[in-house]
Amino acid sequence: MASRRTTFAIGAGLSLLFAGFPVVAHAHGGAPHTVEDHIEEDSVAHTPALERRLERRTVAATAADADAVAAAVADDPGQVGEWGQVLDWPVVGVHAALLENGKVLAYDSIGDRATEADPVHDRTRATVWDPATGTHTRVDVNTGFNVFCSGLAHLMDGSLFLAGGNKNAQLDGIAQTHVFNSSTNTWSLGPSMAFERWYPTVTPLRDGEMLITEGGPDTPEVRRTDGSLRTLSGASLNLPLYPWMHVSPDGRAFYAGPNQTMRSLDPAGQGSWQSFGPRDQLNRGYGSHALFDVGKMLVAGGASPASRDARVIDLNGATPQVSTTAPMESARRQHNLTVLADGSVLTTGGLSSSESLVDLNNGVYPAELWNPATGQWQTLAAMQVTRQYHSTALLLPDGRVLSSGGGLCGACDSRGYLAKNAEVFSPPYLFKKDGSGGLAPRPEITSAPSEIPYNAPFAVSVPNAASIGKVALVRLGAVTHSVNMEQRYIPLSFTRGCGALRATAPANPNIAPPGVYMLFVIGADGVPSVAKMVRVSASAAAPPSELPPCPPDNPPPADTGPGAPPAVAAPPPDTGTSTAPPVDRRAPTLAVRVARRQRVLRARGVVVSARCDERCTVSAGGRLKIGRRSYALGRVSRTTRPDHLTAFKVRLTRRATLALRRALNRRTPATVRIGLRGRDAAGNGSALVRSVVRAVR
Ligand SMILES: [Cu+2]
Repeated sequence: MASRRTTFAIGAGLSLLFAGFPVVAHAHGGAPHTVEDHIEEDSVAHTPALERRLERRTVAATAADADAVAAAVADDPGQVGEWGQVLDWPVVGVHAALLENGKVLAYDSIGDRATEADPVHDRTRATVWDPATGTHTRVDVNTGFNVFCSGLAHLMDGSLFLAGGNKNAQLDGIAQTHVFNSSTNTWSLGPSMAFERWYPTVTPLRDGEMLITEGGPDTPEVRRTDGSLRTLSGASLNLPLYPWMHVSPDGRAFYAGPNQTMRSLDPAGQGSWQSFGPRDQLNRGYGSHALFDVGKMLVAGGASPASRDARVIDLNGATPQVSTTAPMESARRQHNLTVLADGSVLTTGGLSSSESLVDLNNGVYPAELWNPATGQWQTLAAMQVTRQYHSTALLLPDGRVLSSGGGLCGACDSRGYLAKNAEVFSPPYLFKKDGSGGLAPRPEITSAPSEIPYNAPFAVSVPNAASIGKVALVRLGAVTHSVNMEQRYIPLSFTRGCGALRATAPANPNIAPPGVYMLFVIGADGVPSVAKMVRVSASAAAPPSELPPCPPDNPPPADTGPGAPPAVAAPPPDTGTSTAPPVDRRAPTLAVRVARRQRVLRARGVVVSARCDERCTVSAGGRLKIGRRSYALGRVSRTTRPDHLTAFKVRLTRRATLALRRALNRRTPATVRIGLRGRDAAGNGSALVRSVVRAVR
């Protein structure tokens, strides 16, 4: 660490500050077991100026790695997906939850003042981010409490329930519970728990009650549906912080990790545990897990040193059965597993060394995708900002994945790590498979019931119903510390009609605890729809399930079996009698002209002209490379007329300008790599056109 500090030349203020806050190295390998273990990990000491320096330091220290990895991965989004640009956020995405309205609630802590220096923890920074518009609405917690390091999960009505938080500079827990109402963007206090908790897990149960485990004394508590709390005095058991708990097909709450022994908790009465054998030999502290099918969980990574190992736990029998599956390409801890709209599982971020929380030299940038049918991982496109301790990932209703946060801890500060920003990943399933990079046409749900009871059929209006290969529910996610407390994927059996499907709701609340789910239909080609929100409730009225009659010349397609995977492509929908306009599937052609040597500093950017053979939105971006260092340039995008040469300027940022001036003064070679892509109105993308420009005086 000493040698790292000497290279840490961002500013004298920073080193002075670190000198004032001794940093304790954390040697514990697995999951932190006690609050004491964790105090150092979450101490925060930032001024706004320091925060900006930290963020710049994070980007500077990792840009070369991120670039190299990006260059090594193929760039066809149809194969590897595509990351969006880095978005500055008003909070660090330490905790993130998808709301019923499709927006995301994220919250971190008290703000930029030092936690250990501030005796008052009477608020929490929080924001609601709208993926559709990119806008933020501040929704800071104003109940008088800091909910940093709380547990979080959705109640049956779609509001978000929080247990615990951060009380003081000593990082004690709080007994308070909170509810966030997403229709009014308001917080309210619920009844207090019997115990103060910090790092508890909240688990929605089969009857709408909420189980609260760990983060304080070992006695679990349950929030009843009326908001009051009961204590499971018969079920006191020491577990790691943020235990991995989910309702399994037998109705009990299954404990999957992070340590080795698998268990089940029956929350009835005073509560009781049953222990099973070990899941595997790893203590997977800061590993991650995801329920990707009914009673089936993927567990991957974690442990120290970070592991590549992955396992599947099957909970559909009398005792849990564990099987091996392919290991991840990269060892990871502090990563996040996210189940996607098609039931595959994405892993993002993390670090690959034996460091506990943050290691800027060993960030893992490429995403990887696990295919449940083959048990294999595929390496995907690389993120730009390393996402380690206190980072989160969340499936969005449009099938993309939000990846946010990282930072806000003692070790983060000492290594110069802060990621107060987010990136959104578009998985390969959203793109055409023809190499064009264009967006694939998506199936569409034009209507679905807002509420469904268990085990009942319901109709879903889907034009081109014949092309649908899969129908599924995905529970709204709620994630912090690599633990998504709710995500679960539930394939539904269905039959195809004309312009509609008849799906069958989950059989019982063990399979789908009551609450709000995203309903996706997935084409036989693997492309998911945008989700419709559906509430699953034992008391819901039976929804319409009759399908509209088929036209006489268009008989209904053959039914699929229950939850049949889209292994075989369905015949293309018959559009012969359709009056719909023809779909534009042609990729535009983009031609680029650029001078290979340019006075980049004088022009404050690289000038390039592009011509698209149809009306296109052309986006351009670039990176300035000086030796091993690399600086992002501003992105620019413009709509061009067909066959019309349009000039763009990819601008230097202030930081890149300073670096380039120094390089030119020292006669150090500096190049700018630029990339342009055009997209037509139908979403078809041109090939990516890349050029290298030498910066000259
Ligand atoms: Cu933490």
